[in-house]
This record gives sequence, structure tokens and C-alpha cells, in this order.
Amino acid sequence: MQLQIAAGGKVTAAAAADKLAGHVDEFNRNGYTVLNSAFAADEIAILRKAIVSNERMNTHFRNAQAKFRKKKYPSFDTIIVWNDTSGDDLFAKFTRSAKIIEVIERVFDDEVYVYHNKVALKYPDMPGFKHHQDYFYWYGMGCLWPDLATCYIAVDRADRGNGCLRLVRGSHRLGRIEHKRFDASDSSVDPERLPAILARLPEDYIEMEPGDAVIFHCNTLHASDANRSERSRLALLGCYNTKRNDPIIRSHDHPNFIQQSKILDRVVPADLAKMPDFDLHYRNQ
Ligand SMILES: O=C(O)CCC(=O)C(=O)O
Repeated sequence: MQLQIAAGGKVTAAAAADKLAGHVDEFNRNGYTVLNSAFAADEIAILRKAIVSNERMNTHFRNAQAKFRKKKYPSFDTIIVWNDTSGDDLFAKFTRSAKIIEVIERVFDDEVYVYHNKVALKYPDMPGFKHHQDYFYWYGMGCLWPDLATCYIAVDRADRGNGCLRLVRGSHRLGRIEHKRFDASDSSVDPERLPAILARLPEDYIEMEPGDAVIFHCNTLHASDANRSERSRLALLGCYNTKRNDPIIRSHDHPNFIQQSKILDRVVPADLAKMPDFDLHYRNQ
């Protein structure tokens, strides 16, 4: 891709359009696209502070870790999920970033809203996830089309050592696959199909620096290993749905379409005072 830099070092509109088109092509081909340095170090430091100092998140993670230490595998308990995504809180400021939403809107050729936010509390000694598609769950929540995506924003460095995300390249084209539930907090894509899929499609370890982001399709198979290192692997994940895919079931799981603004402003220390309503329409606490 040819970069067009105007006098003064500003990236031109043409360069920005090329970059956007590149992300859309990559997403359509591979089922995911990486946005390097989507957020600056000082913005991520603010986000990290909000996560590590949040008592609710700390209690959540300690409960999951205690189960894991008792030889359970509570994958879903490693994430804390909420639905209040339309305001101006710190987390929404990241996940409603225009940089992310513009890519997803272009991919699905529709208006997009943040369907929910979640933080992956992957501290040391926390489990990972078996291979799954997010659409399996969202289908059950009334989304007719697989026109949804997730954006994983790295708060900590993520690598093979601390259980980075693994994405099966091209798996978004398999369609929705049945999943097997092992218990309420652990499930996986059909174990009979999985080896055949992995024999045919490459799996990419998505190693990321803080501030990098990866947007992946809701049918892209993904997994991650347990964090056996002494380093945390925290991340903020925004989940996105399209306007025409407004869920047909009105549930307390996740909200129906709502128009949301895209955020262009940088995250600043004052945002630390702005927290979402973690209880809004969320019944599974
Ligand atoms: O944080 C991870 O490793 C994976 C999270 C995930 O797969 C999910 O929330 O669906």
C-alpha cells in the first residue's frame, strides 16, 4: 500500500481511504484484520488503571481463578461483560472509536452499534478458551445474520507465553457450527469437526503490543491457551452488531439496535472518573 504523506507529515484522505480498504480486504479474506498501534501508550495506561483498580473486576477474576485452581475450566468466568455502551464512559470511548467502527461498517455495509463490551481478566493462572465462534451464542440471542464482529484491544502485551488469541484464518467462511457445552462456563465448537477444520486451515497466534487491536468476524474460530506465565494478559473487547441485524428476541442478554456516536477524541485521565453501569440489562451476574 502506498502511503501518501502531505506536507507537515499529515496522512492524506487518500491514504486513509487506502488503509481502510486494506483492512476491509484483509477482514474479508482472512476473517480478521489487525490495527497496529490503534491506541497510544498513555491511553492504554489509563485503561489498565481502570481495570486493575476496579473492585468488581478484581472479585470476578479471583472467583474464576479459585475455580481454575480447583481443576475446573471456567473460560466464560474470565470475562466480565456489560451492556452500557452508548454513553461517554472510559470503555465506550475505546470501543466506539471511529478507527474501529469505520472498518466494521465498511465490511458489513451498514450502520453498526456496540452490542456489548467485555474485559478479559486474564491474569496469571487463569484459563483460556477452547475453539469457538461468537455467532453460535449470538444466534441464540436472536441475531438472524452473522453480521457481527469483535474487536480485541490489547491492554497488556499478548504472546504465546501468556495465552494470546489464536484465530483460524479463513474459518469465517465455514458458516455457523454447532457447539458442545461442557458446563455452564466452558464449551467448544463440534469436537468431531474441529480436527478436520484445523487440518485444512492455518491457525494464527495473534501476538500484540499494548494498544494494538484485532477485529474478527463472529464466525472466525478462535481460542486461547491458559495463562501459565507470571504476566497478565488483559484486554478490552468490543462486540458489534449491525442495524439491520437488530435481534428478533428482546432479551436482557444484549440490547437492540441503538444509534451511537463514533468517538474521535483521545482518552484522557479525566475519563477515569467515567464508569459504565455494569448492571444495565445484564442478568447473569
Ligand atoms: O480472551 C480470550 O482469550 C478469548 C476471549 C473470547 O474468545 C471471547 O470472549 O469470546
